[in-house]
Amino acid sequence: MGETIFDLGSGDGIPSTVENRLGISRREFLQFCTATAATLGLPTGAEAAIAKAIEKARRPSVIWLHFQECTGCTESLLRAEHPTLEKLILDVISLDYHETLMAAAGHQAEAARRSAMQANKGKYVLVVEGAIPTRDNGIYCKIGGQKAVDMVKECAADAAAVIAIGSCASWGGMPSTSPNPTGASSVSEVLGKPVLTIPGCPPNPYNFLSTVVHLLTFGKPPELDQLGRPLFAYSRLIHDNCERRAHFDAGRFALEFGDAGHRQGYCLYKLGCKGPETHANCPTILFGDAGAGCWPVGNGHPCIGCTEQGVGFTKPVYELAVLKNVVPPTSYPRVVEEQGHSSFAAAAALAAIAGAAAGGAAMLARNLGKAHEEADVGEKQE
Ligand code: FSX
Ligand code: SF4
Ligand code: F3S
Repeated sequence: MGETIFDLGSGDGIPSTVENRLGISRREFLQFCTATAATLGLPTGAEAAIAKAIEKARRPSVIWLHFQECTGCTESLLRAEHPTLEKLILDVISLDYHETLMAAAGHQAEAARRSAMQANKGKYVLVVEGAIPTRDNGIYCKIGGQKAVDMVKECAADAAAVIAIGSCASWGGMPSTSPNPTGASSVSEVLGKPVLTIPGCPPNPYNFLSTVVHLLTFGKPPELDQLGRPLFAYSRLIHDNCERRAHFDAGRFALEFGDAGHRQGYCLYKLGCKGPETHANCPTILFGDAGAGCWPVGNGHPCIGCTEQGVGFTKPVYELAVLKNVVPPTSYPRVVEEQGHSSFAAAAALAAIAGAAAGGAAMLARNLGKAHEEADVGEKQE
C-alpha cells in the first residue's frame, strides 16, 4: 500500500487564504507545516511541499463511516481544547458524509453519501471508525437498512485510500473482546486487503492529521509497518519514551494505586502497564491540549496497550507486559526502601529528551493561534 500513488483530484476550490480560513498568521501556518514535516520525519524542504498542498485547497472528499464503536475517535478529533486542530482537519478535507456531524438525516444522508461517492469516484478517502460485525451474516449493525459489512465494501470499492481510524476499525478493538458475540472484525479483514490503520482508543488526532497531510502532499500514505500503521507514529515502544522509564530501570515501582510509589510517580509496570509491548507515540505527542504529562501513564494509569492488537482489550489489565526490548533486573528493591542516587538526574534527563522529541511538533500545532489570543489580550489591556 505504501507504494500506491493516489490521485485525490482537484477537490473544491476555497477562495480565502489559508491563514484566513484557519484564523492564524502566515508565520503560524508555516510553523505548523514545519512541525508536521518534523512529526512525519521528513527531510528539510518537505515543509514547503506541505504548505503548497494545503494552500492549493485540494481538499479530498472524505466519506466517514461509523460502525461498532463509541465515537471516541471523532470526539478526540473535534474536542481539542484549542480550536486550531479541528479547524485544520476540516480545512484540509471535505467531510462529505459523517453520521455524527452532518445535518442531513435518514434517506437524505444516504443520498448525500452516494452522490459524494459518485462525484468523486476513485478519488475520495474512506475513513472507517468502528469494528464491523460479521457473525450471523452481519445483521448486528445496519445503517439506513444496509448492513455495515455491505456498506464498507460498497464505499471501499471506488475509494482512493481507506483509513481505519481507532483500534475497533484497525483490529476489532473493544467490540471484539472475547467472546466477541457479534464477530466484530477489522476493516482489512472484511475487505480482504491491507488498509492504512491509525489505532488507539481513541487514536491521537495529530497522527490522523499528519497522515492526511501526507496523503494530500505526496499522494501516497506515509511509510507503514506490517499492520498498516504509519511508522512516524507507531515505530517506537511507549516504554522507550516514557517519563517514568528511569524509575523502571532503577527498580522503583508503584505496587498499588495510591501507595507511596504511585504518589511519587514511580513506574507502573507492576500495576500492569503495557508500555513495554505497545507501539505508539503517546508519551511524546500527548493528548487533550492539557500540557505536560497528559497521557494515560502521565496521569498515573498504566497503559492498557490500546494501539496494539493482542494487547489492548485482550490481555487483562493486571497482567505483566512482555518486555520487548529490555532485560529486567533479576530482582527489584522494595518500593519503600532507599533507592540509588543517580536516578533522579536520569529521570530529569529522560523527561527532557522526551519533551524535546517529536512531541515538540504537536506542542507547536496545539499552540497555534494562542499567540494571537495573548496579543489580543495585551492590546485590550493597554
Ligand atoms: Fe471509541 Fe472509535 Fe475506541 Fe473504537 O475510537 S475511542 S471504542 S477505538 O472506534 O470510537
Ligand atoms: Fe513507563 Fe509503563 Fe514502561 Fe513503566 S512500564 S516505564 S510506566 S511505559
Ligand atoms: Fe493507549 Fe497506552 Fe497510549 S493505553 S493511549 S497506547 S499510553
